Amino acid sequence: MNESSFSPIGCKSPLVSVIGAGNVGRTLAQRIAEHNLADVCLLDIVEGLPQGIALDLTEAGGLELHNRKISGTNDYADTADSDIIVITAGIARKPGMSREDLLKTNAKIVVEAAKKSIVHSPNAIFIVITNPLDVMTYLVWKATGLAHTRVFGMAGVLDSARLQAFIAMELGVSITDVSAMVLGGHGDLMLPLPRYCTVSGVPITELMEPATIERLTQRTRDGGAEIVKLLKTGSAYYAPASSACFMVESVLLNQSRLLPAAVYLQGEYGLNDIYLGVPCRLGCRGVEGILELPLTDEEKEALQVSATSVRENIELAIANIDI
Ligand code: TXD
Repeated sequence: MNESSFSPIGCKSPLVSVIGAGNVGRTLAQRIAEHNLADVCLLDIVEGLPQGIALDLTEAGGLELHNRKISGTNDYADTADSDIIVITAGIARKPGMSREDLLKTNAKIVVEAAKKSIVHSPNAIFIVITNPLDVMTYLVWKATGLAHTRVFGMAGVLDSARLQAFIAMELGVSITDVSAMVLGGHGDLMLPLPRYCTVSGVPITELMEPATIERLTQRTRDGGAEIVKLLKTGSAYYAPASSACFMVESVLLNQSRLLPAAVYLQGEYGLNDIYLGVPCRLGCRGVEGILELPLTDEEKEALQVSATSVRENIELAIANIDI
């Protein structure tokens, strides 16, 4: 057989570029390939790291039975024509570092990643993962100049998945029968909504005492910290990567799934010019619509408090970097 027998037939596989080949980035790359969703380009600032991870994942391909190409690079040119760019690059808080220091450092990293990515993939959809999530998503939107429907952040899917797991563990039911909904900013002020959590359609308010629900929602708010404490170094990455993959799938397969994501608000929930976690539909064009759930006065107030904290951090970040 000569070489021309293998000449390309001109089809382009979907491509997802993941910026940051750390724990979340590399696990997401693995999930995307193993779910057979797209080719993946992993990019990191550390030389050799994304190349090594990509090679290792490629070598597993024959065993995991997928044909996805996984590449690693330090050069944004290699991310060209991505359908989706996922930004996980950043640093975690180090001892002695304030949240504000982290905010400034990660703001610089994500703005640079967004600006360099958009040059090579002007039609991409951006999914942001780096913390503090809602603020970073706002900065990526500003830095890319894209329509806000094409930029959104992952947090609500993860927070809801955690609550889903806790409800299943408490009731001894299958996790796949549980559906949970958490709104608000990704942080201590997130807003779990027990009234909208169900087990096979039955609201959990019919299945548990209020004190039990309060315990589970508090555990959800502390979900990230609980894992950090156990791991001692680093933070959660399996469930975060699964959550991001879920969103990638909804976009690539145009599933229009209804899920909570950090999206740009223009009057919804009484909020303007801010990214915050609310339920939306995700399809091939990005955010297809936002669902405004009826909230109690108490829930509305909690969402406002969460938004105020996000807004303060957006202002702080914008004052400190050149977008
Ligand atoms: O729900 C959510 N949104 C989150 C967010 C859930 C889990 C993790 N969350 C945040 O994602 C976390 O607080 C971090 O801000 C990011 C990434 O978490 P991860 O656990 O993957 O962090 P790592 O393992 O430290 O990886 C970060 C990688 C690392 O390989 C760095 O070398 C790289 O980012 N990095 C960069 N890559 C490209 N360009 C630049 N400038 C850069 N700086 C660091």
